[in-house]
Amino acid sequence: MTSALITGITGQDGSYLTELLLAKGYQVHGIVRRSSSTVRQRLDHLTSDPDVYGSRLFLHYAELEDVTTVRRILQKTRPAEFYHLAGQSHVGTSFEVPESTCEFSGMGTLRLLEILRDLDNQPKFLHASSSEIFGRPQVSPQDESTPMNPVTPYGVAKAFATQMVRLYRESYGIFSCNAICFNHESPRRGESFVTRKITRSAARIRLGLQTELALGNLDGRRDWGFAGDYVDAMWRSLQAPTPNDYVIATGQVHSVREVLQMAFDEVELNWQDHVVIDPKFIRPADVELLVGDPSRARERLGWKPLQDLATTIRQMVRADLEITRKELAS
Ligand code: G4F
Repeated sequence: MTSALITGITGQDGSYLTELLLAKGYQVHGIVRRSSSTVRQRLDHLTSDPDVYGSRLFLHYAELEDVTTVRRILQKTRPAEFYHLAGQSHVGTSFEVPESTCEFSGMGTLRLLEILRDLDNQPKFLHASSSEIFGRPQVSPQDESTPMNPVTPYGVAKAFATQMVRLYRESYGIFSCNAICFNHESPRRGESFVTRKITRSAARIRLGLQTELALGNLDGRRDWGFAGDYVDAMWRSLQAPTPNDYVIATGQVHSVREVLQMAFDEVELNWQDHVVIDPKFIRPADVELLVGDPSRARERLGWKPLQDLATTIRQMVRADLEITRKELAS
C-alpha cells in the first residue's frame, strides 16, 4: 500500500486530498498540531469511521518547528509522497502577524526540505504554493515563468518557500514540486475567506440571523477554482516522471462583486441591500487581479478544472443554508 504524509491535513485542501488518496488505496498519515485548537470537522467523517481511522488513516502530533519529531514521523511512516499544505494562509492576517506567517510558511517549508535532504528514503515532496507570489505581475495570465513580485507578507513568505523548493530540486536532486495554486474554494473553505464569508452571510441573512455583511475591497478579481479539482492536480504533480512546478488555475476571472451576485441570487436577495464597506477589511496592499495559465498542468499532467465557480458558490450557499438551519433548530 502506498503511503502518503500530509501537513495541514485538517484544512480544506488536506481533507479533500485525504479523501482522494484513500480512494486511490493509499495509507494516509497526517501531521496535526497538538497546540492547535482547530476543530477537525473536515475529517470527522473519516476519523469516526473505524474501517478507515487507525487502519488506513493515521494522525500524528507535531509542531512543524519541532524538527526532531517531524523527522521521527517521516522515519516511522516512510511515505512515498509528502504533501506540505500547512501554513497561515490568510493574506489579510499576514499583515497583522508577518513574522509568524514567514516563520511558518517560509522557514517551516525550508525546515522540511532540510529534513528530506538528510533522509535515505526521500519521499516525493509537494509544496502548496500560491498565486500570491506573483503579487502585481507585469504579465497576464501568469504561468510558471512569470517573475515573482509579492506585495503581501504571505506572498513574500510563499515566494521564499517556492524558491527553496526549486533550489532543493536543482541543487540536491530532491523530487520537489510547487503546485502554484490560484484561489480555490468549497463548502469547506474557512469562514474568513471572502467567498465563504459571502455564502455564509447570504444564508444567515436569508434565514434572519443577520442583516448586514461587512466587506473590504469589492474590486478584487481572482481566478477562483474548486478545491476538489486542485488536490487532484497536486497528486498528479507527484506522478509525473520528473519534478516540476505547475500553475493550478482555471484561466477564468471573476470579481468579488460577481461572487456576491452569484451567492445572493441563490437566496433570492439583492446584495446591494446588505453589503457595507468596513475599512478594517481593506488591506494595506491588495492584489487587484490574478489569473493563471494552467497549460503546463494540462499538457504534462492531463489535468483540467472540472467545476466552475458558479457551481461551487451554489454548493457553498446550499451547505451554509443547511448549517444555519441546524443552528436555528438546536
Ligand atoms: O478570499 P481572500 O481572502 O483570498 P486571497 O487574499 O486572494 O488569498 C487566497 O488565495 C490565495 C491564492 O491566490 C492563497 F494563497 C491564500 O492562501 C488564500 O487562499 O480575498 C480575495 C479578495 C481580495 O481582493 C480581498 O481584498 O477579496 C477581497 N475581500 C474583500 N472583502 C475580502 C474581504 N477578503 C476577505 N478575506 N475578507 C473580506 O471581508
